[in-house]
Amino acid sequence: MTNSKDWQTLYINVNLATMTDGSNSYGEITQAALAISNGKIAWLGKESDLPADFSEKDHDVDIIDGKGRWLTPGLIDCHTHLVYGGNRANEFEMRLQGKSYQEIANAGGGIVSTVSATRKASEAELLASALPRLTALHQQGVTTVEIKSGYGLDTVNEIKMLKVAGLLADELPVTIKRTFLGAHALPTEYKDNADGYLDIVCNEMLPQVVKDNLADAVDVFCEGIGFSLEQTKRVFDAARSHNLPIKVHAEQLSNLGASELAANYDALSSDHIEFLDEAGIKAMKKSGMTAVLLPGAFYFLRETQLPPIDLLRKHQVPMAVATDANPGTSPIHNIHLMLNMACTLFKLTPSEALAGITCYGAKALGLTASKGQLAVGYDADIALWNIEQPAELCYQFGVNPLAALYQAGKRVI
Ligand code: DI6
Ligand code: FE
Repeated sequence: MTNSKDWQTLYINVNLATMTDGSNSYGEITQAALAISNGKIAWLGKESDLPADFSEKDHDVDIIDGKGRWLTPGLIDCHTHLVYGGNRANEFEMRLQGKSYQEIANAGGGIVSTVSATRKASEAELLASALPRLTALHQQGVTTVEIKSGYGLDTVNEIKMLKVAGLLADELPVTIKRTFLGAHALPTEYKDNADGYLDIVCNEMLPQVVKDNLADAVDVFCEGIGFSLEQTKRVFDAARSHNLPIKVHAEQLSNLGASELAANYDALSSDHIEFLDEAGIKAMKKSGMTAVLLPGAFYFLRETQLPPIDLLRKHQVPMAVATDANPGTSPIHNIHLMLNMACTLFKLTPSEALAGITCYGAKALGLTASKGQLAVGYDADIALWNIEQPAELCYQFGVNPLAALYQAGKRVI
């Protein structure tokens, strides 16, 4: 129990969605108070239970009347590719004329076209184009974002992307977690030599990324248009040899069994998973993985295969929700829209959706002990919302209800 004399900020007259238990509950505490000290949550509970000495005159605490509004944890977008060059509006038009995502990828469009644009862009240009995307998320209440590489596909350009992702944290008060996704696609120069490319990924890129401390995790796109199960395993082995946690783009367009493979490596998460089956779900449960749902990509590709939500519920696999912000399949930098889509398209309950961008978003990034919940000792990443009930965050879309945002106890909006 911290001493109330150390409190720097105290919210009174607020309601809390603590999100400490993602299982169909907001963890609500109404008529509550919450105190911040040294960047952490120092106290929370019913306002009537506040320690008697909190309002002593000699306190330097900033007491804020929340006016009956709601506090939630700062939002977490646990899967994005928001650093990239160019855009793919031309492919959007092609798809509307009847071409599929796979056809475009096979004809040299898709990921590799973003690779050319990303290679051409300087660090400064990539930073400048990523900043408005991150700003949009930040202004919606996001305090932690994961950003993947994967549009460089050679050592210099993968490193450039990860550096830019790190530089974004100097521009905005957002915690950035970086994921090395060298195995996102085959660059054209390795068109018929996937194994040769993976030699570079595992033996050149990854050691360099580790040496420069540029990534918190390693990801692979395991798919017919990406890497096979056997190739994915090679990258997982390399990640493991560097003690880096694993994430995987899996079962997005077909079921190759990548989630099950990832479970054998105690991966943090398997992401997309529209085609995931029960065996994969059981394996994920056993190893404590999180399922990351990406309704923006589902929507944008006009996918019809729904992720197996009922089975994930049945086996109590935690479900995170994220934007997948990227130029090809989810050019959508809006976490509120993901809340709405998770409910309307995937039929998550509003509390499941909110858990997906708070406590379970944190879990998908290995941050369960410090972020994504309103709990004593957790980082004081906190959002104040102009809403009367938490479900409004999922129900309404287009008017930003964010009233204040704190990162590590500091007011940033
Ligand atoms: N799956 C996706 O949805 C994105 N990457 C991936 O592995 C798409 C990336 C792109 O099309 O640029
Ligand atoms: Fe993705």
